[in-house]
Amino acid sequence: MDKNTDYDALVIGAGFSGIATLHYFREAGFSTVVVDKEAEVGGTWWVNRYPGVRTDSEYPYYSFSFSKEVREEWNWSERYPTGKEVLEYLKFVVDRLDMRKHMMFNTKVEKAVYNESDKVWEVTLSTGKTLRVSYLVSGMGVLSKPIWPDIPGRETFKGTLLHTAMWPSEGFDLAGKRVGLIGLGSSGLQITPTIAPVVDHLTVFQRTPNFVVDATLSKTTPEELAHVKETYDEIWERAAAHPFGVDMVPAQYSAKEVSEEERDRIFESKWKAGGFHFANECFNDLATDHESAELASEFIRKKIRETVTDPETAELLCPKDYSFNGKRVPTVAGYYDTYNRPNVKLVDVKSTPITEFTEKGVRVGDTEYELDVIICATGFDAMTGNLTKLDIVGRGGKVLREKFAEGLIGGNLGISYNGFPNFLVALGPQTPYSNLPVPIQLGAQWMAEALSYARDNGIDELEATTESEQWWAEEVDRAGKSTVMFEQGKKAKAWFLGDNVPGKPQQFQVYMGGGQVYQDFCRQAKEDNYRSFRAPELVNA
Ligand code: N01
Repeated sequence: MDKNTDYDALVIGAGFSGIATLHYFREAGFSTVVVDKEAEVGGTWWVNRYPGVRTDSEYPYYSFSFSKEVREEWNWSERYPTGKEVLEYLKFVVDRLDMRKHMMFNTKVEKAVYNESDKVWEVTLSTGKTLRVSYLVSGMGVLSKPIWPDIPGRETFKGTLLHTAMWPSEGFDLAGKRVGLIGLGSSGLQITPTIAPVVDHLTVFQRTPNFVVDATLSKTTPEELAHVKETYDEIWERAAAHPFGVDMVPAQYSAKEVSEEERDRIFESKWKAGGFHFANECFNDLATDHESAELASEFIRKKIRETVTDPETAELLCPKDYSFNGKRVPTVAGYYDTYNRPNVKLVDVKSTPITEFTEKGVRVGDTEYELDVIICATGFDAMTGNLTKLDIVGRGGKVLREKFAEGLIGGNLGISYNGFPNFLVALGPQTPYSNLPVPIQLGAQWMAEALSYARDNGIDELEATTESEQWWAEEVDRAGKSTVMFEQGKKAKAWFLGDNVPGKPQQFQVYMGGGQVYQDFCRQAKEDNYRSFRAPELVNA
């Protein structure tokens, strides 16, 4: 066996996951290089630069807790930071902690092959170089393979075609343009109120309406920032213990347990609190009971009808085919108000779909809409797309995408796959449905501890056992099916079931059992000396 490695670990991606992994690996004494195809750190926040992009979690738990220096010195300016500010934050973290020297930019990982005899990963880069490393980590993110709409003729359009997840780095001036928007998930919903006042005319092509919770945007104050800094450890602890990774106290009551009047009062107060407070703090069963989810749906439909002055538009905006939580909850400030503007038109493309792109715009039935710019906010091949687009070649020449085609997309705990030794995934398929910085940081810490254990105990290879993969697949399925997300998600064609990508097998792409339950499983694996990550012949060690 010829180890002869360039680094202990290579991490693909310099977003939240790559940065957290580098931090914990460096702390554990592993020489690590982070490789990113883009020109800067940021990952999702680097590529998703569309107007209006911002977090939908509040800043205290949309950040890392691991560095006291960063916590003390960085000051967020808004409750829900803009994408630009998140990017500045990540640059600050990297510079403050002197991480750039471990990073390579403008460099794509082309292929990674496991050399079984030497027990190393040989990673081919776009620079032509091949690096040999003991550990390969994917930090490629969960929503990083954008998809275009399944509509013919895209190349015939003579105007400007944009995708929210591939926004030009130099920006794009939409002032005075006739703009068409396709896609109303979180991306399309955020862009709508931001660009409407700027463009000449905005045509929104809606296939499935969404339940949009109002976000209450505000600036931070020095007093509030000081308080957050003082109490940061408690904030982080509460977020880590919350099923959705947010600093919120889980609600105690079912929506069906209280009187109609009381229910409305609670819905109203959490609607005013804004953002995920509505989804998480009203009642304890909006994600698990269909009737309760429908009560929340009806409250939001009432809000839509009260806000949107044109009754026909209001009815079109009300989701009627599925209930709240059937899609990932979007939180946006002033979305419904936008439809009261004279320069905004909603077009229903559910009853009459967009049939083609034309030279001048798009055709919907017999009508051609002439547009200068078309923005596609049509989402991602979520969770697995980033991993299947790359040749990750494990034992016996098996490629990871072949394994995914067999159905075991989550391996063990979404971290490791049988047949792919020493390949670990940060925020892999079937990890928690959550505010992401929390599982990202906890996951990076877990990986560093697991690899330290292997190093200290002479274990050459960490690799999910086949039994653990089967167990995890069953647990993911069980947990998902005990929520409303399964039935409602199917109706809504949610990405978390893979239903937004034609031909993708329907399967939970995320773990719906809650972040704290997931962390307990990870803790158990550690207490059990990572046995479920050690191939059978090594378990006796
Ligand atoms: O993508 P999506 P997204 N004709 O898949 C429509 C995260 N995120 O980028 O529902 C017409 O949700 C499709 O219609 P339908 C967050 O986790 C977070 O918006 O399939 N429409 C749908 O409306 C989020 O959940 C933030 O009928 C077509 C849209 O495209 C995830 O990313 C911000 C169509 C796709 O929505 C994905 O969000 C942004 C067609 N032919 C994103 N094809 C934060 O706030 C597709 N659509 C932090």
